[in-house]
Amino acid sequence: MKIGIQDALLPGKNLREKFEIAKSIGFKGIEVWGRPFLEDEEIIKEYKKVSKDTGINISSICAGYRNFLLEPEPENRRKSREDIKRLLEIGKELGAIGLILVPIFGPPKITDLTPYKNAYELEKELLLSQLPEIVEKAEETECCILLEPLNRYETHFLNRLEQAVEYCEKINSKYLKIMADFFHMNIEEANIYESIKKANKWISHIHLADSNRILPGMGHTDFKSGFKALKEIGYQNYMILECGIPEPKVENLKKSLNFMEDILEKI
Ligand code: LER
Ligand code: MN
Repeated sequence: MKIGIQDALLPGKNLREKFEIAKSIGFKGIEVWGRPFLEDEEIIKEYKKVSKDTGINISSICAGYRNFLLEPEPENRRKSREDIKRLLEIGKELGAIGLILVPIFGPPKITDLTPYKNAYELEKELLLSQLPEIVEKAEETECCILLEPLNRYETHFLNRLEQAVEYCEKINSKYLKIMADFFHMNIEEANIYESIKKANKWISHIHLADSNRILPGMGHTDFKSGFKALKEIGYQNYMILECGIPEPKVENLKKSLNFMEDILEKI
């Protein structure tokens, strides 16, 4: 398992300094936010160069597309799909394993058509109807779509791993996977160990944060059982920090990395 961090969280005056700091702490990958790459293609070259020079891989792209796949307006959904497909191409160029996809934040936006179908039923079908188009691009670019379940305060739609697995099983592609975020799992999963074991081969990416969404080791999440489950399913991909970092940042990042590496060594 390779532990990394999102670039926006890193201290450092510029991109190169951020990557160098990440390397000096011992991180193995950096996750980037997608939007800037859509707005300025030059950024792709800059990230590629800094990644090559420092030897730190770009692990993944975290969202950044316009709108959401479950918006009511067809044109907004189309723009979302276009951006997702472009980000998959950019992901391939950057060497990222995938693009994180949240189908919708907040409550449903489409009309509830009860008694024909309620909003959730319609959303499920709407997502399934759009996945083949973007999964085709994921297969072509060999850059995965990573469905991310979020806690109930951020979305009503995908909250638990098993809900995301449903789409993976239906589409059944090597390039439609899920990502498990310890912060959200700590709120929504009855048992993180069991949920990871059940989602098994579909898990291709991880976000790390403790119960209070600061660095692992600074809250009360049981990382031991979660990491044990990941080890047992043979997980070898990235685990990326997505959390607050109290000052002094570099010192606390080192402490947290030691805390996680220590667990990984002992399980
Ligand atoms: C939002 O809470 C989150 O976990 C992000 O990874 C969503 O893209
Ligand atoms: Mn996350």
